[in-house]
Amino acid sequence: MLGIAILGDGDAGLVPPAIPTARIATPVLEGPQSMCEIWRTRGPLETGLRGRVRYRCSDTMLFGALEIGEGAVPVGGASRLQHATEAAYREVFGLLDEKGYRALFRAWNYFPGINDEADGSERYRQFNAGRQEAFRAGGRSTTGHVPAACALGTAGGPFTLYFLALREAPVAIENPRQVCAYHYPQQYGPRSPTFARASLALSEAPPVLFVSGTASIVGHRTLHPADVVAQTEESFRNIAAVLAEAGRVAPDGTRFGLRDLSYKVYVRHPADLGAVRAGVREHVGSEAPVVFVQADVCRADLLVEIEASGG
Ligand code: 3EB
Repeated sequence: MLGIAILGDGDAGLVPPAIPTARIATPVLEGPQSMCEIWRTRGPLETGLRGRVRYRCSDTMLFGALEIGEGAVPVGGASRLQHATEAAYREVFGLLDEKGYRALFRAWNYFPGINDEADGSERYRQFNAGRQEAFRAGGRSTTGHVPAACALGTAGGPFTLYFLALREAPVAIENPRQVCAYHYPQQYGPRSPTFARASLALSEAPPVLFVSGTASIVGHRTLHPADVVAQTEESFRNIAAVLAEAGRVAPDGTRFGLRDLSYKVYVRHPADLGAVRAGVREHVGSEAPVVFVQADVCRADLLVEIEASGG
């Protein structure tokens, strides 16, 4: 076991203390109040702590988790969230450089009030500024070779980041239906988001694919505002396009099908669960693992966001 993310009310239950654990206050919308996302790989595994990052790694892959309270960072010209985000990523990159897992593969970002205005700007934009600054400071590309990611608003808690990193760089995959997020126009904020639509590790056997949080965005615009059914449909058109791209990149006929992946679905309004679930099951079938949680999506007009992984 590499690491765990506990979604929902955070009751850790029987989590072994050696395993890095992220607690994410995204209420679970059906089933138990608390769910564990468990990341596994082949051993032997080594555990450690560097600064605030708890990590566990195999020969090829490292899982890490950290939280940074916004009160614990200095307030300068920039916002506290921007500082917390930048501090978190600087610690992560320091660890990855030191341990030799240079390639950030997948990053999950969570913090409360993502759509709130504070210190003169929207908190998602402050997060983007801090993230991009840390990538630059760490000597990393902010376009092209960037990880798969998501960024969601929680019901509370500190800024929390958990991630997977690799010794051998994965392949970044974009969606021909969407503008690359790192090239979004300025209307979405002065500093672009730093993520790819998907990331594919061909160094693992079988290859591992992460599809980033995917929403109802075509080009750079939100489609179907106020229509959660149409947003769910559009999100699957985007995921299908990303999977087709992944299939083109993968060697020797590896193909990724909607029904073969595991999903986490972020629903802004709990009352939309039934409509979203029906749309999701139409595309992924009855067998694919799907967890539905409540979270705020990074644009106020987005009602649903869907992430996937497989391999
Ligand atoms: C989007 O496509 C929707 O900032 O890391 C999706 C995945 C979104 C990742 C991020 C944001 C992020 O722009 C939002």
